[in-house]
Amino acid sequence: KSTFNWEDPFDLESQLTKDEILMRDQFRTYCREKLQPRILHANRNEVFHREIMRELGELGVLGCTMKGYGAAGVSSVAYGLLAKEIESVDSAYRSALSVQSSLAAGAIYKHGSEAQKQQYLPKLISGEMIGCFGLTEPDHGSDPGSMATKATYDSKRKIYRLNGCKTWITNSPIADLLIVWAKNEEGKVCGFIIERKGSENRLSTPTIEGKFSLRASTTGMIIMDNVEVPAENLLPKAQGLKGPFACLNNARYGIAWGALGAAETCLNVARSYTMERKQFNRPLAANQLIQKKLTDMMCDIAIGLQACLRVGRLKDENKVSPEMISIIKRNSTTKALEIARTAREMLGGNGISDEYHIIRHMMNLESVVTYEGTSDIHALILGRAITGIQAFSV
Ligand code: TGC
Ligand code: FAD
Repeated sequence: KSTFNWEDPFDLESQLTKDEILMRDQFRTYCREKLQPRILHANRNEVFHREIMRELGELGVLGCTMKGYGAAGVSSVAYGLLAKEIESVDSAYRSALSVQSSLAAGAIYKHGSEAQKQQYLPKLISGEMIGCFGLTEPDHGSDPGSMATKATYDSKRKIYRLNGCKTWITNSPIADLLIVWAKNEEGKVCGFIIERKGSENRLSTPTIEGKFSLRASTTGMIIMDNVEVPAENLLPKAQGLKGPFACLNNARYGIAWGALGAAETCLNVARSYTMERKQFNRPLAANQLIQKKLTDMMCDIAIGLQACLRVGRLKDENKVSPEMISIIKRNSTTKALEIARTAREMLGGNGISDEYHIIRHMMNLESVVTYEGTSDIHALILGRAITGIQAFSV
């Protein structure tokens, strides 16, 4: 008879390669020994420790699925496992990993010229440079196709002038390199690499203060007033809205794994707490209501992880569709948020203290269900696939 392990109900471990397990285990040690001790202070004080990017670079975690340019060249499943480890500490750290890897370096890797790749990828992959990805605008979030940021070409000087405003941009206040999406004179969405150095007097990136979610992540705006970008900084292979979306596919995939890491932490804390805490002369975990909650959490995490693993394997075989990624991004983030809310409740008053970590995960996950396409937007993407009718607009 096979044994049952509640911590790995479907024996995910046996479906991983030795290299995937090795990389995950090494990274787990870093997350637990180096990130976990920093997070309470970082979250309370809204601090992102910049040196974390260097540390991630040294560990070979940034842009880890890329081939060449100093990248580790690992499988998509390995990337997912790393996202899960880091988000089991805090979603803010996974955000840093996602944006740097899938969105900033990812845009150059996917849409850049060879010269752009040689120039920027090694620096992004090592963490020497910090990148960000500006798609969302104050008036255009779920509908980036209506963006108002404009790029005007000056053929004499061979430069583009960028005008407009991006908001809610992870790491924009500290980024050295900004990927910005803008419409050209024909109304086509194009991608640009802006280097902060040299653009300072026409570019500002104010921090958004007072977030009650992802407090250990720096979030800001990108305000462009005739920012001059050399023509060679246009991403030549990005044509239209599918340019940014191609990058988002990878980031959404990583989030799907990551959110379940946060959920797993909440389950573990709730289990330990209810096993130890006694009310009415017996452990809370001896009550049917508590056991059902733990069961729901375990099942949702286990089923969610199997779906992530399946999509990861298909991704490496080039057989993945954006809709598959919408399924797992939506499923993992909504289930993780529900798990965090339930776990919070199971700790009673202690549940609202950050010493127990759950409230921090719960607040973070409010952002995670929202960014990279809200859960309802992913529902509409899937609804369109089921019916053939788009329901975003009239
Ligand atoms: P639609 O007509 O559906 O598509 C326009 C063109 O894009 C193509 N496309 C995709 N290509 C690759 N992958 C995908 N996932 C794609 N989705 C669409 C599509 O084939 C079409 O190509 P073509 O050749 O026909 O022109 O576009 P729409 O304007 O109707 O948009 C629909 C909708 C709602 C699905 C889309 O706009 C959407 O996904 N909205 C959500 C916005 C979003 O996800 N924003 C993310 C901002 S970045 C961020 O949040 C980072 S947080 C990072 C962190 O801290 O971790
Ligand atoms: P809206 O689009 O205004 O949506 C508001 C509500 O209306 C949502 O519930 C939505 O589901 C719903 N809604 C919208 N349209 C429809 C419809 N047609 N039918 C039914 N319901 C609808 N963006 C970047 O470009 N880069 C980043 O690095 C980045 N980082 C972020 C970090 C954080 C912490 C946060 C919170 C956001 C970040 N974002 C980033 C922005 C994020 O992608 C957007 O917040 C998200 O896409 C939603 O857009 P919005 O906030 O404008 O909401």
